[in-house]
Amino acid sequence: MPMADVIPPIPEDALARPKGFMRRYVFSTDHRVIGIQYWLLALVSVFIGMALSALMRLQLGWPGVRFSFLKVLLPNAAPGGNISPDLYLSLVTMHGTIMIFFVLTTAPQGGFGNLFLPAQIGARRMAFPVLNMLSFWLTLAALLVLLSAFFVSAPNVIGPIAGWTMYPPLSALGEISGPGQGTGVVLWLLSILIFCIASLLGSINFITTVLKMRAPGMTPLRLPLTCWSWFTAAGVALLSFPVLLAAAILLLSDHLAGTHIFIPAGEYVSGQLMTADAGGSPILWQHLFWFFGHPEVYLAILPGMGLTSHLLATFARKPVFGYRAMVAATAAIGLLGFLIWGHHMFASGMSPYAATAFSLLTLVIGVPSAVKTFNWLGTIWRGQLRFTTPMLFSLGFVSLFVSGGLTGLFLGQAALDIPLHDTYFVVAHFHLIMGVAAVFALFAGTYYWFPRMFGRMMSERLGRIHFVLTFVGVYAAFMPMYLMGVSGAPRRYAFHYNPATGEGLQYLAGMVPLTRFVSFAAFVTIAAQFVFVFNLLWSWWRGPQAPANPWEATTLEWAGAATAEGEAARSPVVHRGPYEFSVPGAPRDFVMQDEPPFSKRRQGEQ
Ligand code: HEM
Ligand SMILES: [Cu+2]
Repeated sequence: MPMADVIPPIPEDALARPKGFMRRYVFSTDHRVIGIQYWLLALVSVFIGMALSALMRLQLGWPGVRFSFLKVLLPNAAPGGNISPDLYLSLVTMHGTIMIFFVLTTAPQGGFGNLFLPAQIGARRMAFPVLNMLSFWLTLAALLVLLSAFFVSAPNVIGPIAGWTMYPPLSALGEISGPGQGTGVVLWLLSILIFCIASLLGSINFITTVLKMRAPGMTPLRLPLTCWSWFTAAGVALLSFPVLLAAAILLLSDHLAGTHIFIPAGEYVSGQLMTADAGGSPILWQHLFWFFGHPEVYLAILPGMGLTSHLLATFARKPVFGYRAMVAATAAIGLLGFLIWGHHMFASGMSPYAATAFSLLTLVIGVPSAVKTFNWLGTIWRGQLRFTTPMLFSLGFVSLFVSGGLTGLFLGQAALDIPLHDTYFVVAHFHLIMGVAAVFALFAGTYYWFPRMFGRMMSERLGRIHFVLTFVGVYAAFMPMYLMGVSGAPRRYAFHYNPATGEGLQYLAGMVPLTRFVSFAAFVTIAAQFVFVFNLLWSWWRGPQAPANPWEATTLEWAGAATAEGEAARSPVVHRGPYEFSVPGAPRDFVMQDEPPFSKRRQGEQ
């Protein structure tokens, strides 16, 4: 069936850009504007998240030290200029929540997906433009509700202290279980609730767009791997966010409606026996949360995986090695991601039989991940590598994916996870594989697509400096945490050992120099991000004009003019797969997807 039949005809005036500033740039239904809005939201969020992590690293490296700038910065939460254990926990919670939801769930999918999915499949717009606008504004509302917790939580904290996993019973009991656990938790839950709705609307839009809006000739196996991964990630979101949404409503009801869904009987909290609270199950929250939470980590990383395949092929001037295997691995990761949530709960006292099943299934998901890694290496093997900044960040992604991913095999085994659980081993693992690797993909995407987003090139020289500092910085910051973890350093502790007072865990006294080294490395990494921001702003304002297809890429977002009018004027017909590089007999070393077959073209030229 020719795809043209299923594309609803678009009235001409619907494609014309609205005139007013508000309709054009603020409440816009144009997927490119919405994509940039998402991207900016994530950019602001990542800096907030990073600032919080700088405060945590300051405290971990120099526990209890008083800093006068903190008195100014956080007059209510840090009146003495030092970071109290409660404040530390609220920093951890806000950092984790902002990074996971508002950076890694938002930028790769809502940002780049909106910007380039329609263009890559040859569509002129997303399937539901108004819904798209609504998704963005709900996401922004969710962020604002979360950030309001900075200001209205109890004194001495800047938000809830229950961690991004919001485990009950402590998160369900209100202020009695700690500062920030009342209003702070309620705001957190409201924010997540709104975020879930926004993500659901977004995923419906993505799925429909891929299914219904592809240009003629854009068969499933001609889709760029980026599109496969946006599509799969949207499917994962559609099936996982409703579970978190339901769980958040139930926990909210424990707070506001007096239910005890997650509150068990006979709890003794802050010197008080909570006899009235009976019958609930905190483990139920863990199941619901991780049924969402594990797929969520794939949601964050899948677009990065797709982009990595895409960029490695583009900058190695070779087709993706094993395209079909990559599609199958993407789908397998999406599906298997729903079967392994229990590996986050080995320490909850689950049946050893269940633990064995979850361990085995976790090993199984290692297979498609290994297929991907193998195929990335196959793609660059003997390629004519062009070490541009986006390529460097893609290579960095592969490296981080391996350094972080291999230890997933350890953590997936109950026997090893039980001692390693809640140590810095886990912090190292998830920062490398999902935190930093996914952020590397965001950098790669920004450097790569910037010319299409703003019509200008970013500075390659600054890009390389940014890459080297960040790459060295993150390895120096996160690799030592594996060592700390096996030495028994627990996570979510405001400090491990205080050399000034001799307080804390004596067995970690020897780790003090390494802890400070990690903090230094984190500061270098954070400082390096200002090189990126400078490059971004400078290039936006003064960068050299971008040629139409600066990277000599093959996919449709590089065909034609980058403007709304340019896109509206196009109706591409797709003739070939997405990665036709170095095709024997072709006039150039790349063939764009809408170039007609050579034989026909030659006839046409005659
Ligand atoms: C400059 C880079 C970063 C630094 C220095 C950093 C540092 C930290 C620190 C010190 C903790 C607290 C560890 C603990 O006490 O348990 C933490 C927790 C966390 N970080 Fe990061 N982080 C960075 C980037 C990221 C990114 C990009 C993500 C995105 C996934 C992320 C996600 C998290 C999560 C989910 C937690 C756990 C929060 C919790 O335990 O509830 N971080 N980070
Ligand atoms: Cu998991």
